[in-house]
Amino acid sequence: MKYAKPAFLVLSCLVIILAVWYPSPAIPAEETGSEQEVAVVNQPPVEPVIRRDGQTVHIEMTAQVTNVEISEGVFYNAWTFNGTVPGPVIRVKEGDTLDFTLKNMDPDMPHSMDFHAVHAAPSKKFIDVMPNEQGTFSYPATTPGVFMYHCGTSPVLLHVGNGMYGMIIVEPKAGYESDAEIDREYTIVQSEWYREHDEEAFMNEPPEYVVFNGDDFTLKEHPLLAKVGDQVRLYVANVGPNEVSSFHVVGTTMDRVYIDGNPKNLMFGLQTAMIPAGGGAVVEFTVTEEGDYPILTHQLKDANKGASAILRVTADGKDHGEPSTMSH
Ligand SMILES: [Cu+2]
Repeated sequence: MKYAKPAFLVLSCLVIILAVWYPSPAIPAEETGSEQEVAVVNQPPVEPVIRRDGQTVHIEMTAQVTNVEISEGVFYNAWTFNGTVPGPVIRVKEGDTLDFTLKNMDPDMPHSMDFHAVHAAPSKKFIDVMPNEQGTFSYPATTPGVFMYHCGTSPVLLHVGNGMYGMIIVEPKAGYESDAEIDREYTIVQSEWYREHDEEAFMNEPPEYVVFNGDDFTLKEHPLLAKVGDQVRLYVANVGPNEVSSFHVVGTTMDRVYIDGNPKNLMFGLQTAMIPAGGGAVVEFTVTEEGDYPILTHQLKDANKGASAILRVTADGKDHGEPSTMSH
């Protein structure tokens, strides 16, 4: 016993020294247990920080990897802004300056931010932020409207196909001429899901899902709501990456459509608004009777793949849980 302790200490030191000198060899993936093979990064959503200081809006967002539910029980290990797909809706005013910080929490991949709403040299201000680093960029938002934002890191198709996009609304300084008429408003982002992380599928195959606000079920199970007689405004962005949106509301015509949300781009009486990939619109319409009104892309294959929502119109504007009786 007398000698046990020093001997143990010497042995321990030797083990520590050897461990430092000879790090464990990397184990090839195929030799590791299944536990390690399926270990994927799944970072919980993070609230964006948005703080106004006069006409400067400080925005902090994250790039991160998060599992999102794209269809009931179907999860996608997505590349995201702030852990949701689409990322958070950002709302600023025409004439604001964005002071934008991207924190890249993805341990493996550079990411970046391309706001369609701003004037900036992409080679200086839409540049990559490396894993576990952050970057801050400043640019003015001088054009009113509803815009897409997305990761601009090459290959962009891979980053957008994996979920890195969202909507930024730049409110017009003088508002929209219809502001006083509008009773309620919602945001809809149309996008596509392909085979997970498969750039070949993004390139050459049809999407498996085309969705509103990231999945094919939420806006059917939890309809948007309106009251009989309401004028409803939808801020719509189609982020693609590959499909156009033939945006349509069943059971009404569009009183007004502002293409890309610019108050000067006003059209009247449309049945369907064409929204290209990377485009947007402010769509306004009146609902005159109680019932369920499908909202969809009239590219009907895409509606069948998920890109539809229900607007439930009731006497008091509240949901009383009646199931949809429409077959659309
Ligand atoms: Cu990215």
